[in-house]
Amino acid sequence: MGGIFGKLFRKREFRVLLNGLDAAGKTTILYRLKLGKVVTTIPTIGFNVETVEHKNIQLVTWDIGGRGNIRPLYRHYYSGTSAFVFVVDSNDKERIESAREELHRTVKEESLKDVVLVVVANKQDISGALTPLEISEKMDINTIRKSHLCEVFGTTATTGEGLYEMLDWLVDATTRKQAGEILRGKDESATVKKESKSFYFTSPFSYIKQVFSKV
Ligand SMILES: Nc1nc2c(ncn2[C@@H]2O[C@H](COP(=O)(O)OP(=O)(O)OP(=O)(O)O)[C@@H](O)[C@H]2O)c(=O)[nH]1
Ligand SMILES: [Mg+2]
Repeated sequence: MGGIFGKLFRKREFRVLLNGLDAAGKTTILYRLKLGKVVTTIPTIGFNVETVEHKNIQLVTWDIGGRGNIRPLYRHYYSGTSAFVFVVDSNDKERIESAREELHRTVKEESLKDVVLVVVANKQDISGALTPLEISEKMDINTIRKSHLCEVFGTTATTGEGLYEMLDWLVDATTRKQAGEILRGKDESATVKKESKSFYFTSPFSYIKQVFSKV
């Protein structure tokens, strides 16, 4: 298939970036999704990259080590990123402010202005951890939503709990956003932002109908 339909129905590949402070659980999430099990991690120096398939989409997922000394290098990884997943250790209350600063600083990067954003409130299994709602408030997600399509998910990477709900949303939101851009031949981010965050499509046809209804 060529032209617009070829672009819409070709096998899709998204570049996904996992970011966040050190020890938040990024590598645990990556390998839980890739291998379906917990791996023993050591702090990531540099990055891990793996392809995770979900809903017939290839997610080329970059897990960037969260140690402060490599943060200045982060922007080298941003270009071409469709979805940005910011992982937070919900039990690390002392560093929640640093996590907020890091997230707000990062989303201001020009090369990330069109990404779909997911904030993962990880380590929900630990009693006393901040809830996803508390993380949302402390991270000031409402401000982020003025510029980005953004959703918060509670997860426990070690058991896998919440990870697939997160991926479902990420894939649907990113697919829809990109297809809107293809159909319009331009960036559709402004339209996406105005929509209800629960507006997801379930099939290519209902999806095309929805997109055309907005053209
Ligand atoms: N209890 C609990 N521990 C978790 C969870 N997710 C990750 N961990 C643990 O948190 C520690 C850090 O996890 P990593 O995945 O290495 O963290 P990271 O974000 O990749 O860290 P850096 O590579 O240093 O940036 C490990 O001991 C994990 O087993 C979770 O959901 N619950
Ligand atoms: Mg790591």
